[in-house]
Amino acid sequence: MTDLITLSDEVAAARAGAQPVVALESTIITHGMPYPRNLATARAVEAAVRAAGAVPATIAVMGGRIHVGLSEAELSHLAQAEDVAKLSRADLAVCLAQGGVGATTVAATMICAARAGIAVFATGGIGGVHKGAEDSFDISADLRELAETPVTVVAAGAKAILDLPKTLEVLETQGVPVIAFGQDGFPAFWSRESGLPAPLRMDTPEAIADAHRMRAALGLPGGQLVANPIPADAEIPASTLAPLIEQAQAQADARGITGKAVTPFLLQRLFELTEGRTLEANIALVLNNARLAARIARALMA
Ligand code: PSU
Ligand code: MN
Repeated sequence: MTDLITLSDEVAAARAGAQPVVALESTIITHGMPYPRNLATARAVEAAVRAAGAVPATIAVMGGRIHVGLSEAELSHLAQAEDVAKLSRADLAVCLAQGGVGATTVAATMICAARAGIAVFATGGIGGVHKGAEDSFDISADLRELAETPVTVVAAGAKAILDLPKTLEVLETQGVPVIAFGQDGFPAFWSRESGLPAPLRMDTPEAIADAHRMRAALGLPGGQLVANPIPADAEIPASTLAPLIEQAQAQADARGITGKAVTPFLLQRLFELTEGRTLEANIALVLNNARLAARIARALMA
């Protein structure tokens, strides 16, 4: 496996010196945000990880290899490339075998991070059970990856475009610890509260690191979902978004959008319907998650 992975010099040095590393995904860059804000955000997230005392490792597939830690040129290329594949667990090996270019989702980033010995990963929001899943069966592979692969994922909850009660139920069934950071409620991506209680709560990075270690000590597979609420000054009230999410979902249904295209379509429609407010909130929450992930990565090294 290690000969499939290319570590950047910075990540290789950090791994060799037992310095804390935070994995970052690339689908948020290629499919989650428009250019050029995606590139500026990817750079700012890496800077936030560094400022918090850890080394960032943005992950993507290029030239038949998993790149853990991207150069400035690679990041810039990825942010503007048009035909980048969105890779989840199902697509990762095929893309590698064919030598293609692919951006890793939460699921695929977890797989690559674990293989590279990285225990902590920051993103915006995980995928989950889509509204209407009782008919579409659209349930993100991110959920089962959390049950399988030992990486602690820091997200602002699950994206509010999803059916959050069903998402929490599936996570419970899969045995995934869902830990709200510093509050009792489960956050809803662009909003601090979903109205649903979080199954677990922790208030310090050290407590999250201890739980991560304990899971390994028990021999349990899988990771943890840390649900970190968006900063208060950046949030959009859930009541403002609810009708717009319904509208976007109705348009997705009417246009027959399915599969991998659903999440990017809904994020883009909400960006348009809110005149860009969801993008600003998304950027704020990713930065916030990067900072917390760096603190957890440091606590794991202590
Ligand atoms: N977080 C964001 N924006 C995104 C994503 C996460 O702030 O676009 C991506 C992640 O890569 C996640 C994916 O894995 O959305 C979910 O896609 P799907 O619903 O198709 O599993
Ligand atoms: Mn899906």
